Amino acid sequence: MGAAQLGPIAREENRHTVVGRLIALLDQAADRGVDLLVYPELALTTFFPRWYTDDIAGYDHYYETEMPGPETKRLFDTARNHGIGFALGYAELTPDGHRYNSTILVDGGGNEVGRYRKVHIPGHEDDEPWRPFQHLERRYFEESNEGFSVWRAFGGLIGMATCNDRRWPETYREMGLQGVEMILIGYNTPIHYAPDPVQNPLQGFHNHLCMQAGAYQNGTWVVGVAKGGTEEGIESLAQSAIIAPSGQIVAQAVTTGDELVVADCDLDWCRHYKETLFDFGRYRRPEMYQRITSQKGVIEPD
Ligand code: CDT
Repeated sequence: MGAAQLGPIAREENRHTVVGRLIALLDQAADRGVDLLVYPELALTTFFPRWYTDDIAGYDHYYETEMPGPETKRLFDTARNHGIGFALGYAELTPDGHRYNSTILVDGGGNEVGRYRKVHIPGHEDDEPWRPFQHLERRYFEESNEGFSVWRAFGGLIGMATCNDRRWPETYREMGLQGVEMILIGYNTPIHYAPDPVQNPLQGFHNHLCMQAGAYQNGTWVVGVAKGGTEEGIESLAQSAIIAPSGQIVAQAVTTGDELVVADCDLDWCRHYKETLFDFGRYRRPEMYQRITSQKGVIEPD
């Protein structure tokens, strides 16, 4: 299993150059015997939600209208030649005009296994000039209503989530209840969190905290893959990690740039947790958790 961390992608960097970087990591992965390689969220472009525009259509060049498309076909072909599957995050513009923050999962034969469209869309819809930079994901992407699926692939049960999704325990549990054995998560996380900068020094801690908890509490591998480093003047968290069902980090990136992180991931190891402490069928009490799906915000007692 490989995590293909990316460093920054400049605003003017074209798809051809970016796909070349993705292929360089794929070639390294082939040398290391990787069978599944995970790229970050929005792995083909700069993180464009940091800029406001009145005219979203003027940003259409950041979105993919087909997958594979003319530029990404090269990646699909190289992966198939290596017999490596991959997960790739990208901005999706559908034929009927919907915009999603999506990830495609492709098997080692070049066949699409599934697509995931981000459920939890963070940030804001309108320009907020008080911020040093914007986080306009809610302007550029719709919330998907498709939920969290799990697919039979790569000899196990594979799920996907994207960046902010990893902070929500419901994300992991939705997939845990489908028996997930490995969750693939790409992220772009600016170190500076404008609404509450006291969280800035804790970004690395929170990143691992939520993914390690999600792994352990659901007895699943979690692979978290960053686009890190300083992109267009904004520093983003790296620290990509492969996390075991025990919650332990078994491999972690040491740079903030393009870097391949590899680990042997035995999916059977999930059983240690799924069949003991977290034997859901035996111990869960869903009738005690009614608020989780019936209520959105907090209702305090009188
Ligand atoms: N891409 C993404 O979801 N990033 C968010 C940033 C914090 S919300 C402004 C994250 O949860 O990492």
